[in-house]
Amino acid sequence: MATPRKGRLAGALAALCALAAGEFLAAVGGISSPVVAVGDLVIDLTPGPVIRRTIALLGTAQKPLLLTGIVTTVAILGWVVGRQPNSHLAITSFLAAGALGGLATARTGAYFGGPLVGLTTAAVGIFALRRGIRTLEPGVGDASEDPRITTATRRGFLGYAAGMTAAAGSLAAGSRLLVDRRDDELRSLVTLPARRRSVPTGRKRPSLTTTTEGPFRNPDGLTQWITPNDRFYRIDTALSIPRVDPKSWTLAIDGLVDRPLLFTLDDLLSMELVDAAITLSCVSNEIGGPLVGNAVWTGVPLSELLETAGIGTTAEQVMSRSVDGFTAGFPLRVLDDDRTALVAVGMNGEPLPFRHGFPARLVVAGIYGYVSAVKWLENISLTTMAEDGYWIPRGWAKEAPIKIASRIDVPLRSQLPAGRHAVAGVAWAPVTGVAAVELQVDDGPWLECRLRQEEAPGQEGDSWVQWFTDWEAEPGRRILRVRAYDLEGRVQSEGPKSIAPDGAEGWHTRRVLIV
Ligand SMILES: Nc1nc2c(c(=O)[nH]1)N[C@H]1C(S)=C(S)[C@@H](COP(=O)(O)O)O[C@H]1N2
Ligand SMILES: [Mo]
Repeated sequence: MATPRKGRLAGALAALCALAAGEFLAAVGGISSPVVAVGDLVIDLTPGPVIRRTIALLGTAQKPLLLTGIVTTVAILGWVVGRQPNSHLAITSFLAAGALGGLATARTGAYFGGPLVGLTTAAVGIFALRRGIRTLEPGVGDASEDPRITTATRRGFLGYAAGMTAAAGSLAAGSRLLVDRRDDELRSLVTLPARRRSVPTGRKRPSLTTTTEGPFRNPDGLTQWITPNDRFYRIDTALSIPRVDPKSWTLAIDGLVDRPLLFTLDDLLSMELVDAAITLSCVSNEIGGPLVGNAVWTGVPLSELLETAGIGTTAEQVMSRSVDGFTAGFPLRVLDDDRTALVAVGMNGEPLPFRHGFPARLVVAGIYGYVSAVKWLENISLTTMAEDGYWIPRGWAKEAPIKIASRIDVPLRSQLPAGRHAVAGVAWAPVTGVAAVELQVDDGPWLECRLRQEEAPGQEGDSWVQWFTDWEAEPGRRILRVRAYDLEGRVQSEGPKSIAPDGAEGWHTRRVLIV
C-alpha cells in the first residue's frame, strides 16, 4: 500500500473518535465512562504492592496518568491496525477493544448499557476507519500516475482528518457538559436548613491570645483562612468520583451498638445541624505541603448518633465505610474529650461537593483524614480494635493524631529586593490550638509572629491560624524557618521525618535571595 502513514493516522483518528463517541453515549445514558471503567479494572487487576509503589512514585498524578495511558493505548491500537484497515486483525482489534470497554462498564452495574456502548464504540471505529481509508483509495497504488488525483486525495484526507478531530473533540466536550448538568441536578436536590447551631458541644474554647501587639496585615499570597470548596485539596482512592443519589442514600449505624439504626438524608437534615470550622489534613502532606485545608462543615454530631444507637460495652473503634468500599477507623476514646466530630452534609454553606463526599462524610477534628474523614459515607460500625481500615495493612499507623505544623506561604518569590517584606503563612495544632508561631532568619533569634483567626463557628483549636510578621531583609542568601507551639506548650518537632507511617515532622524552610 502506498500510503501506510495516512492509513495509520486514519486508524488512530478513527479509534479516538470511536472512544469519544463511546464516552458521549455513556454520558447520555447516565452510565459510567468506559475509559474510567477500564481504569478501575486495571487498578483491580494490579497487585497491591505495585499499586502502593506507583502511589508513592506518582502521588496524585497517578489517576490522570492512568486515564491518559488508556486513551493513548487506544490511539496506538488504531495506528497499528490502520496499516491494514481491511484485515481481520483491524476488525477484531476494534471489536476486542469495544468488548473490553463494554465489559468493564458492565462491571459498574450497567449490565445492558455497558456492552451496548462497547459494541457501538467498536462499530463507530470500524466505520470511521473504512470511511477514512476510502478518502485515500484513489491514490493507493497509483500515486505517481496523475498528480490531480493525488492532490484531490490529499485534500479529501485532510478534510477527513479535520472532521474526525472536530467530531472527537465535540463529542468529548459534549459528554463533559452532560455529566456536569446531571451532577448539578443531583446536588440541587439537597438544601441545607437555614437554622443551624454554631457550636457542637455547647462550649467554646477561650480566645487565642498573642503576645505581639499591632495590626495583622494581609499580604498578597497569604492562604485564605477559609479554603474555598473548589480549592480544597482532594485525596481518595476513587478513580471515578461516586455519584450518590441523595434520594435513595442511607447511612447505617451498626456493629457493637444496642440498636442498629438507618438514616435517610432527610432524617439527618431534619435533625439540629451544627456548623463548625475544622482543619482537615492528609497524613501524606509533606512539610510545607498543600494537602491541608480549613472549612466550615455542617452536620450532625457523631456522638448524638452513637448515643441514640447506644454504644455497646465491648465497642472500641469507630469504623466507617464509603459506598466505594473505602474504610477508616479510629479509637472510640478519641471522642472522650468532646472534640468536634460530625457526619457532615455541608461544606462552607453548600451541600458537600461530589469530590468531597456528597451527600455525607465524616469529619473528626485533630486526626488525619485516612483514619476518619470517610467521604460518600454509607456505614458507621462500632467494632473492636481488631479490625483495620483501608490504609493500615498498607503500612500506615493505626492511630494518627494531626501533628503540630506551620507553613511559610509569603514571600511568594525566592528573590526579593532588600528592605521590608511580609513573611506569613498558616499553622495548625488541632484540637489543642496554636499558641504561638516563631520565625527564624538564618541563625538569628526566633521572632514571635502575629496570629489571626476569623470569626467562625466551632472550637477555635480545631482550625488553623494565619501568622504574619514584618521582616527587614538584608542582602544575601537568607534562610527563613518557622515553627509553632500548641496551647499545651508543645513545640513543633524539628524533624525532619518523612510522611510514613504517621505524618511528616519538621520546620518548613524557605531560601530567599535578597539583592
Ligand atoms: N471514600 C473515601 N473517603 C476518604 C478517602 C478515600 O480514599 N475514600 N481518603 C481519605 C483521606 S486519606 C483524606 S486525607 C481525606 C481527604 O478529604 P478531601 O478529599 O475532602 O480533602 O479523605 C479521606 N476520606
Ligand atoms: Mo490522606
